[in-house]
Parts: sequence; C-alpha cells; structure tokens
Amino acid sequence: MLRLAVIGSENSGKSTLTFAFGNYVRKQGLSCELGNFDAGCKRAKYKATFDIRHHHALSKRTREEHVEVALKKIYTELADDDSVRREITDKKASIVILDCRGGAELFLSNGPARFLKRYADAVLLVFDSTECATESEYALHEGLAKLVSKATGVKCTAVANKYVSRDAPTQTRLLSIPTPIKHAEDGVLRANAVEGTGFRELFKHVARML
Ligand SMILES: Nc1nc2c(ncn2[C@@H]2O[C@H](COP(=O)(O)OP(=O)(O)OP(=O)(O)O)[C@@H](O)[C@H]2O)c(=O)[nH]1
Ligand SMILES: [Mg+2]
Repeated sequence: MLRLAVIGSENSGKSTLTFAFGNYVRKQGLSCELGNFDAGCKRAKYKATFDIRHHHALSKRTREEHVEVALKKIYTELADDDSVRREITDKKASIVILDCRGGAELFLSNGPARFLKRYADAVLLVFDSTECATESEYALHEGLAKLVSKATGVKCTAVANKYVSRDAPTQTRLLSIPTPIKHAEDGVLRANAVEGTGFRELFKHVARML
C-alpha cells in the first residue's frame, strides 16, 4: 500500500487533484481511497473514507490562535496519534491519497514534518502553474520539494497543476482543451486536475514507489 500525501498552498488544486487522480488510479485497476486532512475544509469535494474533521476542527482553534499555529499543533498531535495513524495504515486500498492542508513551508517545521514522516510514503507538492511567470518558479518549487524530502525523509515531488502546454496552439490554450503534456525534464511533474492531463506521467511516477 502506498500512502500519498498531497500538500501545497491554498487554491493550488490539491483537492481537485486528489479526487481526479484517485479516479484515474481506479481506472488503472488499482483500489484507491481518499482521506481529507484539511481540518478547516468547509465543503468536501469528494467522498472521503477518512475525514480529519471527525478528530480536529480548525475553526474552534482559530478563535484563539493564528491559523498557521493551529495547523502546526494539529499536525503535531496527529504525528503522535497512533489510533488515527492506524486508521490510515489499516486501509486495504493499494493507494491512499491524503489531501493535506498546508504548503511546503508548514511541513518544514518539526511537528508537521513528523506527521508526513509517520503518515506518508510519498508526497506531492502541488503548485498553481498559472501563477508562475518564469521557469525559475518551477525550480523554486522543485527546491522546496527537495527541502520537504530532506526534512521528512519521505520523497517529495513538485507538481505544476493547472498546466496547459505552452506549445499548444493559442486557441487550444484559450479554450483549455486537454493537450499532451511533455515529459518533465526538470523533475517537476505537469498536470491539469480539471482536464485530467499529465496523469499518465504522474501515475508512472507514483507506481514506481508502490
Ligand atoms: N483550470 C484549472 N483549474 C483548476 C485545476 N485544479 C484545480 N482548479 C481550480 O482551482 C480551484 C481550487 O481548487 P481546489 O482543488 O479546491 O484547491 P485546493 O488546493 O484544495 O484549495 P484549498 O483546499 O482551498 O486550499 C477550484 O476552483 C478548482 O476548480 C486545474 O488543473 N486547472
Ligand atoms: Mg482543498
């Protein structure tokens, strides 16, 4: 079984990717379960077989403390919570995707890093490629993924989401029709969670770790 944690900044498309890639994994003949690890999630985007909101509510804590502080505490508590960890480890699916709240910076700190170390076998650091003006921003996320790997001991790979190939004709890009996504030479995977493109490479990447 592979526990795949999805992390990344707000609105990068973590939940959409979790749901769509989960369906893709099932189409490849593997069983896949989804876990919501966003304690502040207001509306679920998919049917999760694990929901952190049954254990921790972010809104209760944020009345008294800053959201980042509250998140750190939740992940720190989870890291040592063997009963919750067992709920994930005991799943029978080939792949369990953990849709986590928080970006690379959060998971570089002690408690959250230990959470990933104990709950995940691999991590995807999702970022919004439409917010990247230059290739160097891809390199930045690739670097952040490496730092997460180092801090957690779990392999973390950057995924440029909302990606539409720049080689696509203008009209294709404007209409956002699925375009073939070139193999990532730079170690950053490309995907478009809405169009479902880039999933073949992403699946190959994940399957190598099974
Ligand atoms: N065009 C495009 N839109 C996307 C893609 N993935 C996600 N979105 C949109 O981006 C928005 C945010 O997606 P979510 O999946 O909620 O992102 P998230 O990272 O889970 O967000 P939070 O949990 O709120 O931090 C939604 O409006 C999605 O429809 C994509 O690949 N392409
Ligand atoms: Mg989400």
